[in-house]
Amino acid sequence: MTEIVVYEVSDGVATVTLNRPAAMNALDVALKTALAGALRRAADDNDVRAVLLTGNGRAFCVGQDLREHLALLDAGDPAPLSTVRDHYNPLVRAITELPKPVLAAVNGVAAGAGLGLALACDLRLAADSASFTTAFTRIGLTADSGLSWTLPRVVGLTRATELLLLSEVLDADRALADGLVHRVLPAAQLAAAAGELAQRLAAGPTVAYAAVKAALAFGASHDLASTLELEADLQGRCGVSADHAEGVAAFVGKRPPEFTGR
Ligand code: T3D
Repeated sequence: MTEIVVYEVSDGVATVTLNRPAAMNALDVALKTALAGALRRAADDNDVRAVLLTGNGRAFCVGQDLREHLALLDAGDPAPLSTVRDHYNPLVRAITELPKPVLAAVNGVAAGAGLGLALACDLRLAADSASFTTAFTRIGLTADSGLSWTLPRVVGLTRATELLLLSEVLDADRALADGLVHRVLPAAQLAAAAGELAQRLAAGPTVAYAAVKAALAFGASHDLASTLELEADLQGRCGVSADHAEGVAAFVGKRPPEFTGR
C-alpha cells in the first residue's frame, strides 16, 4: 500500500514527504494524522538532527482537502472547522517546537494551510515553479495554521494584510522578494540543494540550534528584559554541551568542528 507520508532517515536527516500527489497533497484527516506521526517520530529519534519537509508531485500542499470539507458541510457536521484545533494547531506546534531545524523544500504550489506549514518551518527553499497563496478568504475563511502569527513576522504587517485579504497567487521570484522563502532554485535542483542543506544542519550543533529556535519564538512575543533572561538560561545550557566544547577547541585548533548533537 502506498504510504500517504513517506518517512526516510539518512545521515541524520528525516525526510518527510507528503504523498497524495493526485490530490496535490491536500490535507485530509489521514494525511494530517500521518504527518503528525512523522513529526513525532523525528522529534523522538536522537539520531535525527534535522527534518526536511517536502511534497511529492506538482504541489507542495494545497491546504485543507476541500472535497473532504465539503462532505462535512453537506452532512451537516456541527463543527466542520474543528480540524483547526484537532489537527492544524498541533501540526504547526509540532514543527515550530521541534528542537531540531526543520527545512521546507517547496516543490510546487503552497496554499492555505500548506503555506502555513511551510512558514512554520525554519528555512524554506523553493523550486522556481513553486507558487504561494494564502487562499483562505477566497473560500470565506480567515487565516489558520499560524499564518496570522508567522506571515506578519515574515513579510511585515502591511504585506501580510494584503496577502490575507486578497489571496493573490505569488510566483517563486515574488515570494523570494517578499522574504517568504530563503532561496529559489531550478526545480530539477531543489531536492539536491535541500538535501545538502539539511545534511549540513544535521551535522551542526543541535543543542544550539534548538536554543536559537526557542529564543526566537520567545523573543517574538516577550519584552527585551525577559528575552535576555531566556538567552542567559539557554546559553548556560549550550555552554555545557559537548558541541560547545568541540566548537571552541576546533576554532582554537584551527580545524573544522565535529559536532555530535549533544
Ligand atoms: O476544514 C477547513 O476547511 C479548515 C481548514 C482550513 C485550512 C486551509 O487550508 S483552507 C484553504 C484550502 N485551500 C485552498 O483554498 C486552495 C484551493 N486551491 C486553489 O486555489 C488552486 O487549486 C491552487 C492555487 C492551489 C492551484 O491552482 P492550479 O491552477 O495550479 O490548480 P487547479 O487546477 O486549481 O487544481 C488542480 C486540481 O487540484 C483540481 O482538481 P481536478 O479538477 O484536477 O480534479 C482542484 O480541484 C484540486 N485542488 C486544488 N486545491 C484543492 C484541490 N482539491 C481539494 N482541496 C484543495 N485544497
